[in-house]
Amino acid sequence: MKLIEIKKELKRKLKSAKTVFIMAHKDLDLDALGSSIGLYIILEKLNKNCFLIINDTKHEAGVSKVFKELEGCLNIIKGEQIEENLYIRGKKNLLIILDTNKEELVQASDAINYFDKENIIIMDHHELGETSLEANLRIIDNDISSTCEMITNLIEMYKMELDPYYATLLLSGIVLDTNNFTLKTNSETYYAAYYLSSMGASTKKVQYLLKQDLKEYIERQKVITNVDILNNKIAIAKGSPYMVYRREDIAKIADTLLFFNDIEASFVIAKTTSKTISISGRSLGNYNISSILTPLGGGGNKTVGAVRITDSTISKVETKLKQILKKEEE
Ligand SMILES: [Mn+2]
Repeated sequence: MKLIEIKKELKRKLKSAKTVFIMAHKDLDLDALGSSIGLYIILEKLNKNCFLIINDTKHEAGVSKVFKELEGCLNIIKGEQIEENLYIRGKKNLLIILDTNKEELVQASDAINYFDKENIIIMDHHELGETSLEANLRIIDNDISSTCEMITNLIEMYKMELDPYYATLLLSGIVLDTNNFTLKTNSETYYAAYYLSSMGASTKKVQYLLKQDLKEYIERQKVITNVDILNNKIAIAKGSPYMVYRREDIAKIADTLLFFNDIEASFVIAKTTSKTISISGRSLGNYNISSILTPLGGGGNKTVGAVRITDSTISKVETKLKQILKKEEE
């Protein structure tokens, strides 16, 4: 359901809450963090007690910069500290899950046990799947660019003023998830960006937050150079078997491969833990990524998908993928 369709219910739910816990996905990125902080600011203005639940111990560069700059400004707790911070009357507690809807991906999956389904809200732009969490309101919009765009819409709904710093954070989430307005971008996305910049969001500061690590960039380029092209249309790139990559990075590589002439679909196969091989798949729409990756145990939608496979090797996974693609071409 889209935000606009249930704004009344959402507003009512927020109004009746006293304490709100905000939790995004593991390995925070600037969309997860930007939307969490944006929502936190809205809730503070609505006079709620707010807590951000963060169990991550390591952060990517942009996220670390934000935490440093906001030191002391936010109530940040670990999952195990939820209990001591619950409002006395259980019904007045709310858990809002952002930028994911899957149980295994949230910062603290045991956090969910402290809340009735009635008091959980999910706001996300990813597809629902088998492990999607139950919630009173599931505001899931696959057409929106990012969770930060959703939160921007919420700010507009409340007609709230936002400090330029927070507007910048929300803009950085949009820029990240659209890969600089090249993916999942429509007029609504530009409108949200316009809205944020009218509140003082700084593109220069966004660039600073999104600055990449040169070494990581070089590692990504190496993966791109290890690419096979099937039928002139499908790019399959592989990571080094000796390296463990971040899931976001292999997703970015798959995105990048679609920028090249004639490429209709892209797949990146790489280790994401010492025991897991992941595939990240992308298509421009002529290939259905979900139906290609589902036989391997993964999922997604037509244009985006992923799968994680344990106890295998990159070459075995590659062979299986190529068999599926061959059938697809028949
Ligand atoms: Mn996102």
